[in-house]
Amino acid sequence: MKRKTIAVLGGGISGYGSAILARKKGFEVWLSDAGRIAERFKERLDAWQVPYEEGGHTEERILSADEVVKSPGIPETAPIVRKIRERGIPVISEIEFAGRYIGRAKCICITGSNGKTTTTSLIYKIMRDAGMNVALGGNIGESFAYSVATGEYDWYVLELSSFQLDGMYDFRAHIGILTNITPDHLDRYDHCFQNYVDSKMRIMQNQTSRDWFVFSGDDEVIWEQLPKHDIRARRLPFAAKNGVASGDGDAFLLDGKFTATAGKRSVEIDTAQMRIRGLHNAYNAMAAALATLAAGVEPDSIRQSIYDFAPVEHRLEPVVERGGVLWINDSKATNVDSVYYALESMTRPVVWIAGGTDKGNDYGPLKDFVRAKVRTLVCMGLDNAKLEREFDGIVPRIVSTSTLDAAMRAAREAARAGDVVLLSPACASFDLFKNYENRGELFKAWVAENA
Ligand code: UMA
Ligand code: ADP
Repeated sequence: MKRKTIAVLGGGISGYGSAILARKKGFEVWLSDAGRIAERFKERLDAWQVPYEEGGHTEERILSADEVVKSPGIPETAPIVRKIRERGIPVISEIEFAGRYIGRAKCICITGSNGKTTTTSLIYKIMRDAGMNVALGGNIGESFAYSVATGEYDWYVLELSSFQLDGMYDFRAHIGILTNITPDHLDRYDHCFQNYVDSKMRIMQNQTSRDWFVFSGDDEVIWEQLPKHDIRARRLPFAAKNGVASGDGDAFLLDGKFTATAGKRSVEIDTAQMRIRGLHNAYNAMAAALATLAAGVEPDSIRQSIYDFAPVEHRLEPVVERGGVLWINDSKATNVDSVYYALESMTRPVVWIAGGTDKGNDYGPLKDFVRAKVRTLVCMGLDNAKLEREFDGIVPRIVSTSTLDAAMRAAREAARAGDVVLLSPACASFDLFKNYENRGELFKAWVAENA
């Protein structure tokens, strides 16, 4: 019998992991990348004897595959994807593919517009600290497929982007978490918010009554969606504003404390004892506590791990306090909602560095916080006109800059003892930087030398 053939599109982190897993599972596999494949990925493909091409997609070969595993960064509008669809060849995501080979292991899957990496990392830490045999993957670190190909785990903690969810059909999240839904990535969704929302809601498709669905009870968009879906999983809402109660368990934040309950087990957390700050991190901690209770971790162990957990790099990361000025790197704040929570959590006057590549931002939700807390706005980007216009008359002083160095000098000059200098851009970084990590690293390097 002819072996099933799999074509893998894209030779990045997702693609080489999928190809290696396909090889291990005995498929006829071939990987195709329109651009260049990194040397370190080629070495791994060679080691596993996976054939590949780079610098273009050979159509006939891809169109003769039985199934295509598409990397998440490749849009539906790519010509090769359109042709695959026209032929009716199934296109799946790496997560769908890898999920077929996990045996009896279970998956905790985290999605949402913001808070995915923080919540995923926190859950992973709680489970590791508790001695569980757990892998971390998805939209963070190593790919899920590579972990499945190279290790044996009882649990997978997976951060899932909407791009990964789009190619998921039969995959089942034993514990699914939806942190929130606010506009992002609309360029990939025909500029239609509902399309993006539908993608996020796929997190709980295929869940059964033995599974758990953890979600924000304060998120209006999620509330509106719930009645439209047949949710079979046990519900675990968390909230700080709306009254939520579920017979299966829940968490509610009151006066800085919450009790998370899943089934018969509970854990109490005092957010003042956490190293991650702000309302958004209280939400993330509630989600993580609910999910790990559901996974069977002991409450005392959950509490200790939550208290120990430090901010992930580039997410409201305190860099240094010098001359009474605290410098905070929140370079990962690439949309308005993440900046909303950054400003919400500020307790000192703020010199705010923002700007970059605008993604069609609506700055309206930020204005009250900016009026109340921001002393100076330093715009850092190639085109600052929109930011200047939006915050004119709202913040006492606006400085326009087009390099990191100029922005940092302006911030240093504006800050007085007792202030915070907050890099929380609300924009993508591609006008001046390689990516958000590069922006955050340069920020920290400047602070170390010059602050
Ligand atoms: N490519 C083609 N054909 C095309 C277009 C691109 O072959 O038509 C090739 C490129 O030349 C490149 C490869 O595809 O070599 C890149 O694929 P990719 O963009 O999917 O990137 P990967 O390295 O495989 O990483 C992806 C995720 N990236 C994106 O979704 C953009 C990683 O998330 C994820 O960790 C990884 O798979 C493993 O699952 C990163 C990300 O930026 C962290 N995610 C976005 C975000 O968080 O906002 C969604
Ligand atoms: P993601 O992986 O979804 O991008 P991160 O944990 O990396 O989420 O955080 C991205 C940005 O959003 C950071 O600026 C962070 O401070 C902020 N953030 C983290 N959690 C939340 C949340 N629950 N709601 C809103 N913003 C958040």
